Amino acid sequence: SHQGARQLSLIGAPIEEGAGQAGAVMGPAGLRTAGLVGTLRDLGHDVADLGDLRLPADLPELTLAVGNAKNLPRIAGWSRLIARETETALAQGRLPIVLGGDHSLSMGSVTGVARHWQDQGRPLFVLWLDAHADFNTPETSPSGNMHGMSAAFLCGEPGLDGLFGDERRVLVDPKNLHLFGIRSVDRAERALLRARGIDVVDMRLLDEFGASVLIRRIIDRVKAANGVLHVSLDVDFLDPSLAPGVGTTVPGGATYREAHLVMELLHDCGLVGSLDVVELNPFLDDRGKSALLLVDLVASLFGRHVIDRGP
Ligand code: HAR
Ligand code: MN
Ligand code: MN
Ligand code: MN
Repeated sequence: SHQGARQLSLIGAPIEEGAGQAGAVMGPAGLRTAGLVGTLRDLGHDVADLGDLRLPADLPELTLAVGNAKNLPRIAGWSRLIARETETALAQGRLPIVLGGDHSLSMGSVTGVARHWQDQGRPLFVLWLDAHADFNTPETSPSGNMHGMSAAFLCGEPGLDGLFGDERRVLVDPKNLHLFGIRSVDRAERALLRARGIDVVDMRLLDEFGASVLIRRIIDRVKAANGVLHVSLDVDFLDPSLAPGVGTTVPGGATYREAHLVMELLHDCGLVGSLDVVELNPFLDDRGKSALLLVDLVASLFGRHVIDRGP
């Protein structure tokens, strides 16, 4: 099946303050160097590259009651900025693609997307393609790195409540969050996932049942609810042999074909309304290999296919 040409907005979010090591700041540049814009245009889409966002000089002053969240004021500044951008793109009828930058950017991108769909009266679902659950809070996090907290924050877990200040915050229903490709979860994080009943498709399930069945199950839920799907693609979803350009590699990730099949099925369902591409660290990459693979995966998500099978 075919979705037509889309109006896409590329939003560069060169943020690395949420990660434990430097280099993700170069992610948006790496994706552009790998040909993202031209690839999407060749597929027939109208692509507006909005360039990279810049963090304003005066940041919100925030401190935490309990736990650790490194670089909190900067992440709060980024989150507010990014949320405005994704909400604005959707209001203009454009599909936002946020180029990271570390995964803390999703606190902003998904919040903006959630505002928009709440106003439209459509339920939002989130597909989190990742080695990690990113379901820590400042209290449970072993590292204090905020890229490991974004999914929990979006579901309303406590600890980062002041992140948006007076700005509108719309939560993701924990029932509508689907973690996929997971193989690294911290002890307290695991307990929290279980307590909240989060759907976790870990690598063991993927091995046993295959990507097709497990992705269709999620798509069917979105379709049945007349919902819309946000896809958050963390580079470490992929096996590190394919995508070494990330600070937190975990062995045993998605294969080349599994990852493409996920993207192809998501394209065909026509329900994807926004995308994050996060955690690319070009400083750690091997001759652009990870960036080039990400561009190919985004191409599959936006309609590249081998054979034209008709409408
Ligand atoms: N769970 C670990 C932590 O909280 C590692 C999280 C790493 N997260 C990412 N994004 N790289 O998925 O510190
Ligand atoms: Mn992540
Ligand atoms: Mn709105
Ligand atoms: Mn990860």
